[in-house]
Amino acid sequence: MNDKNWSKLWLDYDKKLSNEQSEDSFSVAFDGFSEDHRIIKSAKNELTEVFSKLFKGGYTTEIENAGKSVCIKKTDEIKNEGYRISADDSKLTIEASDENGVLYGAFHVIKSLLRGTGFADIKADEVPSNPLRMMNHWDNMDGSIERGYSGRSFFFENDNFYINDRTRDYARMMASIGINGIVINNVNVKNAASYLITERYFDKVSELSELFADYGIKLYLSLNFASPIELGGLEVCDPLDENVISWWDKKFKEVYENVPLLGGFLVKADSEGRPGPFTYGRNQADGANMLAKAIAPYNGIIIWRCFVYNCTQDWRDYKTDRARAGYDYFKGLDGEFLDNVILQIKNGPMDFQIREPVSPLLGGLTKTNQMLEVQIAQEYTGHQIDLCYLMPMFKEVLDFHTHCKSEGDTVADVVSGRALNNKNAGMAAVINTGDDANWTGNYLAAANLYGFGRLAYNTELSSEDIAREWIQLSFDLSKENEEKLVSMLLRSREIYEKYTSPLGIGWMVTPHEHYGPSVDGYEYSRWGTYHRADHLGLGVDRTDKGTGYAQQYYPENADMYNDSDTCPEELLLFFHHIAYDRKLKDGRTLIQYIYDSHFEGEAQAEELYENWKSMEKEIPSEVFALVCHRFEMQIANAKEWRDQVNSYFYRKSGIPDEKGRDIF
Ligand code: GCW
Repeated sequence: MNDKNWSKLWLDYDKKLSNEQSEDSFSVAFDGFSEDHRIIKSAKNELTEVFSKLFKGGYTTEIENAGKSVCIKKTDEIKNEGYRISADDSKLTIEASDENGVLYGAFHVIKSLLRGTGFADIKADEVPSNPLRMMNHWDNMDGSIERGYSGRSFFFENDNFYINDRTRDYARMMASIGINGIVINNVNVKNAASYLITERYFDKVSELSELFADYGIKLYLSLNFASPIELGGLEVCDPLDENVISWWDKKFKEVYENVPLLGGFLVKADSEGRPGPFTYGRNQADGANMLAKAIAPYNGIIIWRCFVYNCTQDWRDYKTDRARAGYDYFKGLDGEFLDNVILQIKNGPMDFQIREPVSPLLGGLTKTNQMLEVQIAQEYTGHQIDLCYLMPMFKEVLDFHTHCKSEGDTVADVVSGRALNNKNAGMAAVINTGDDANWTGNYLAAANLYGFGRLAYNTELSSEDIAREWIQLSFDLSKENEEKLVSMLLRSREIYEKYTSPLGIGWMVTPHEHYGPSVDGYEYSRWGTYHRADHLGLGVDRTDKGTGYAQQYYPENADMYNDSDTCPEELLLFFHHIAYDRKLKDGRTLIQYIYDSHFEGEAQAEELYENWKSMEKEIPSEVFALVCHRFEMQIANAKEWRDQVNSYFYRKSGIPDEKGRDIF
């Protein structure tokens, strides 16, 4: 097969269209949209580039005589950022009410053509599920990436910016999956000399915001809550202090004078060493609202993260529970945040584990704008070495019934703004990209990049359809291999879960690095472990008799989780301390389940590799080789997890494996 240009990922027009040309000429015409608009220009450029490869008759301004014409028409009845497409043999119409809708419609046409759909068969009627669809980079100004597994930053190096063709390709790719907001720097904002809200960076930030704007994307920045101290020389950053308030007023004025297109800021406060309002006895709403007031004149928004917890808690106390923190800190403030504040809530109450319950804050808040945060950077899910397609997990989160309303109560309803009737809402992902030529290190991890955007735009899509779309845009596979790869992706999360931490307990991972097993590994101190295993059993009692975390949900869910008989089994150890000899639903004991799932998970990781190897002929050689290498590492990792977890629990429980397998 032709070598694909992986730096273009799913937008490799050369590769995909080389065999499908016709003699037609083509035209692109506008009705109601200005051709001079920056986003319309981008849409036109993309269409023209693709059509000039497909239709050898070339571009013509004579619409009537064009073999293929595209008409882009303004129709107010379509919702913001939505589009409708209809076509016959010679004419295709994209309707939209705004420019982003046009651009998304254009990419829909292009992706359909790339996937082999005939011109006349392209049809669509789409409106985005979520108003905000964002990527969060954890890129540092020195070029490193916190939790980055694909090389270094493609935005920054040595405290300087890169803005080049790759940046433009990145923006094009993001637009092609419906992303409309990007935070370019890490939420851990350190080293005042490189804060992006200073004169030193205004030109570059502005240039990048302009480039993003060509693709309907707003640029956002992370900021350090203590900037008034670190940049302004003030003694405090107390959100109720007059000097602090006026410092931020001036700062945002200066920022917006220089970067008028800025969307706003993302803030991590009072978390893992970051400064915040707690230092001054203030609450999270005091902090967020102070910034929100200062940014309001510029229509900016403040995205305030709910990942607030005390990482030095003494976990030996059985009532202490990190999982409670988000709800404990924020529920009481429901309704107190200004309208240009959005609370960004991680999908689970802990931290992006392979299995967690949905955060009780999602829908638990009913008078506050909220956004779902997920992570496609595979911090706890295999570092883009192990295959772990995350859309099935995200779908579970979106489909979860919070019971905040009788109808429209799923997480998808809440974060889209439908349930609570608000516009400042949506989804964000901690992104998995870097400066590796293929963007995501492991070629197959691009499925998560593509998938997140698609899902944020349309939460109704299935994990399977998204996987198939991505595969068709990325590879040239026979139907049989396409199905094989779809199924590999769909199984991969469950496989990873099986050989790592069982039944929702999470963690047991090397502290700080978060790859590979360390059953007792505990991040922040010598105190305790997250799993609370003893010689009788394992798991955290989060019921009303334990930490009381289960009671943070609405009664329907609280009752379900509180009772170990009704608690979904995949979360059993998250909510309950269970004896090793307790029988699970299928009759196996807990300890036997742990042994079996670890053997099975490792064996299935080997199966994934076998499946991959069987597709060699249809995969470009460098892609094949790199992914083989990752699978080899994955298998080694799975073996290590299997052996460490099994032997740990064998030694704790003293109960041997019924099947007599080697447990080292
Ligand atoms: O999971 C933790 C990560 C930190 C990260 C933090 C967060 C950016 O280990 O690296 O910091 O989450 O979400 O703020």
